[in-house]
Amino acid sequence: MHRLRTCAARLRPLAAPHIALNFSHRRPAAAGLPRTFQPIRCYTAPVAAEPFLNGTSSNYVEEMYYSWLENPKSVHKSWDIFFRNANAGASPGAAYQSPPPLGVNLSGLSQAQALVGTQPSVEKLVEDHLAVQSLIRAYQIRGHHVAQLDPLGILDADLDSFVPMDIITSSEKLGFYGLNEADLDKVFRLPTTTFIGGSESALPLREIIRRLEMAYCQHIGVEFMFINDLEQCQWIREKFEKPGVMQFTLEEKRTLLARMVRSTRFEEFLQRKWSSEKRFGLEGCESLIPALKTIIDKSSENGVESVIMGMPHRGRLNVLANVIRKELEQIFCQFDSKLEAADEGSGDVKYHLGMYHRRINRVTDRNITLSLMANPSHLEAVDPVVQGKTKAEQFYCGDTEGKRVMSILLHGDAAFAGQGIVYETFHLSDLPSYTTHGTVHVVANNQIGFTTDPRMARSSPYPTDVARVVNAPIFHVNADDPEAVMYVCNVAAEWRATFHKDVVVDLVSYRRNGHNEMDEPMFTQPLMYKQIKKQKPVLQKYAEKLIAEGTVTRLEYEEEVAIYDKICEEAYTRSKDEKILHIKHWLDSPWPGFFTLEGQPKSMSCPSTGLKEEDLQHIGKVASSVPVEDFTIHGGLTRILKGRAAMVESRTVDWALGEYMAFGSLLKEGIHVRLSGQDVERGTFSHRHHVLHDQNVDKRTCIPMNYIDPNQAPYTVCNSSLSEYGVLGFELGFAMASPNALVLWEAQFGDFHNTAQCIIDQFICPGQAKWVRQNGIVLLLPHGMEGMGPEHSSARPERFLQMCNDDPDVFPKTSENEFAMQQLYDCNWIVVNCSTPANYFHVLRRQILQPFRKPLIIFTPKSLLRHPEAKSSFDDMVDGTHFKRLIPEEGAASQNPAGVKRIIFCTGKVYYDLTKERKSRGMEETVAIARIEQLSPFPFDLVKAEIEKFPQAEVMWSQEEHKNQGYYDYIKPRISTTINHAHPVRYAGREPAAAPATGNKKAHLLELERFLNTAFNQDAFRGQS
Ligand SMILES: Cc1ncc(C[n+]2csc(CCOP(=O)(O)OP(=O)(O)O)c2C)c(N)n1
Ligand SMILES: [Mg+2]
Repeated sequence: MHRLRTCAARLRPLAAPHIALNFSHRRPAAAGLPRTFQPIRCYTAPVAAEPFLNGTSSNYVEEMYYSWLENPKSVHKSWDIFFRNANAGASPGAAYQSPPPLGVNLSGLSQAQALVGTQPSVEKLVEDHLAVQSLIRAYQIRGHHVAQLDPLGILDADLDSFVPMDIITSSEKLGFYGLNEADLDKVFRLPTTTFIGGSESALPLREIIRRLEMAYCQHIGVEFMFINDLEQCQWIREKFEKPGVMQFTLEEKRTLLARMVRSTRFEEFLQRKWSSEKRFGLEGCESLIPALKTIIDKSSENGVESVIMGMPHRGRLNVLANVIRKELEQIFCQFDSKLEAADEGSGDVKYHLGMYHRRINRVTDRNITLSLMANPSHLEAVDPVVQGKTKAEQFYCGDTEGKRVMSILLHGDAAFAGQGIVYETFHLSDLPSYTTHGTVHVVANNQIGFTTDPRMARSSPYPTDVARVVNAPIFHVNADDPEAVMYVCNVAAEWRATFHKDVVVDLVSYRRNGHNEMDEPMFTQPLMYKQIKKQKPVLQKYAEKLIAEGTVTRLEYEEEVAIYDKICEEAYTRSKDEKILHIKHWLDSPWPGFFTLEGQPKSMSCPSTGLKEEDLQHIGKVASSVPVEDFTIHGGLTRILKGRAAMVESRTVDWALGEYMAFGSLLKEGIHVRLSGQDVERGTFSHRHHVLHDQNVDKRTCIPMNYIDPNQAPYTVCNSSLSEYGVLGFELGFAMASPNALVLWEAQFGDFHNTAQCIIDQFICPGQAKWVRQNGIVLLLPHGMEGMGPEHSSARPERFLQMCNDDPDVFPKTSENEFAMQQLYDCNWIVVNCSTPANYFHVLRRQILQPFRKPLIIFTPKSLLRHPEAKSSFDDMVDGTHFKRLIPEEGAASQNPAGVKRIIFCTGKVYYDLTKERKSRGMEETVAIARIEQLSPFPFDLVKAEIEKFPQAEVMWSQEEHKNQGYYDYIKPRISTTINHAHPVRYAGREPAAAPATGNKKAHLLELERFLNTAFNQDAFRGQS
């Protein structure tokens, strides 16, 4: 390789100056035809100076050089001499020697066609061959710019009407390569980087150009030459260049027509029956349905058993009906406004609910499971969720290469280009713990986004350019050519099966109606829509084509249409009998066996979340050891592990060890644990160290958590890409696949969760309410005012609490026994701020041991990670112990409750500030401090009991956050309800503020002092009601 680089570097001259000239010209509107231009002859550099080796031709030379290295006879004598001289160190210009006359053996070619050996000048011969090589390459790189992609024939899919200067749109343009019309009938040897020759190794220039045009400039535009893998480029070239690749059997064409009929007539049926309803129809891009079906058929043929799909509004009903095969009556009944909901769910069915269906693939006769994920309106937000669910399904069935489970993502053109989450999701595609081994992306590119033209919606030529960052090939295709669509979809599915990498199909189409069927598109796109009104529907065009070529008769076609129309009519009649909507029929991720047949939890109790002493000891030992031989860890880590061993010895845990106990014990019980987020392996605060790194061997690592028990479930801990939106979405999707896994996402600092707000607001918070889908994801959000300034301080508890569904004004009426469980069952998510490692340990374990799944938001500490008092004894973690929703006052104040003047409720870290202050003031007997560990659902029952314990005490809420932030607004009305509004609820905390924290350390301490003063000043509220 080194030799090649050296040689190639020597061979490569400076860029030829003529390249800088602008030979481009405007492309005529109708996709490159007719072609006119100025002939320019420009490739005239003498071979002796070697400028023929420009950037493009050097590839050809490199290729020959490889062949020559293997076998010097494989290249022409002239090249043999050239390479020998160059390798021997000849300086640029000196390596070339005039070759001996060519003795070409071209069997099968006529005398007239004989290779250019008859040319008088060998220099011209080499030059012309290189020119042809460059020409072929130009089509491979830029042919898509002139492909006829727009079905309307009025727009440029790449937003530019330029025809690249090196694409031959008429014979004069050959001048760019130093060729002219006379060269068109000369025969040129084809390089190994093209397949246009089929079985022939040389072709006349005219034929070369014709075949290149056929491959790259018709209804398919292939963008792939940015891929830096020769094998992959060769694979694509072969798929598109080989003569005759686009042949279909009669059967395939008939199936395609039938699918077009279904796709088109479905939309027409809806339009007829519900002409004033919005349905975000597919008209103008009907070939999306056969496109998806082709990808699924081909993938099934290649062994895929499960396909997980995500898609936006456009054509969703059609996909449900004709791809997933949801019963039509179930879809039609959604249009009935009188339909009553039988279960929970916001009736958000038509465009958002998901679906899961297992069936036989008719083409391959194999079983296939198709799921369409429920999604919010927020375009593209479902992308990472689909990836996470796909990864999980692959993980659970041991599909380490993505051969059995795959994902398909559908996109709109404007959203694909505009939404950053698309980019964030692409960046997960090749990461070991996040890859799904290739996603097929299909863009329903109707060349408009609501009322916005593409040129106002993106700065890149194509809406698909974002995919280039991961070297995904992009197949643009004119959606009015269903056979071309089918072809690229087959290739896309094969690409994924072969290389297990992402691929994009860009269905260039149009939108026949407005954004929805009620919108008037002529307001904003008058000329486009004049054209669209004239546009013959694709089904009609394709049917006429097949009838003309004799593939089907008109009668057969009409029968096909009539059969499907009848299916729709019958389903419509049946749909009138559907009076009740069962949202549980629209689940995208059923959890078989987890619920009763009626979909209820199997019990309403949670066993003890404690562990046997020996398990605590055993896990503690693993946590403080290096379980593999000859593994050198960092000295600092040795100290940390020793510290852990000492804690285990003394039967205590700190935060990290408490977490270890929770994870380790669940793993031992067969529960998969997956912790993902930025730098989680070590832990942002260097406290976790779940992955040990050998100090002497690069990339040798060890995860002790996987050495707990031979029969344990695997532990996944993975540093993620620097994306909150993408990674949290991914983990949410992962958690959807199974209830028997603890899936945690940790924000680097809690405030960064706001860049994933869409996942929190649209999926995590309301997911069950909207889509009857439970999810047990855990969010770990480091939070706390520690003088670090306005950044990195607040995980914004107020936002999570504001979105809790428990009523502040109602004390729940539930029996004492069931209170906690019933509350948990009824809530939309659980929000906790633990003040002890033991409680953190319990809440993590409860997440799995409780009989249903709810998202869990944990505000996690920073300084408490190392606080000497923030430790827990094994006594609080052994068998029989539980998570404490509230930790009551247990000190001196509890001994003489009647003497207590104030009960301060608080949560999290501030407890340690309060107790320190109380001690220093000698008020341990007069002030009680209780910790609300589970903020939501609010422990009304325990708060009530605690307040009743201290009848003389004034009730106070204290927090270190500013008054308009933190927990106050959530807590105050709930405590008021608890005490029946009998007394005021006092506040001790920071003043209201715009920023979460001051950036000034001194000001920070002053604020702390001030509110602690209020907390312990018995007279602070004297005179106030
Ligand atoms: C994140 C987000 N922003 C804005 C919208 C509002 N919106 C709905 S559809 C649409 C246009 C989408 O255009 P495109 O992606 O090309 O899909 P098309 O409707 O053309 O199929 C917009 C802006 C949304 N749903 N989601
Ligand atoms: Mg669009």
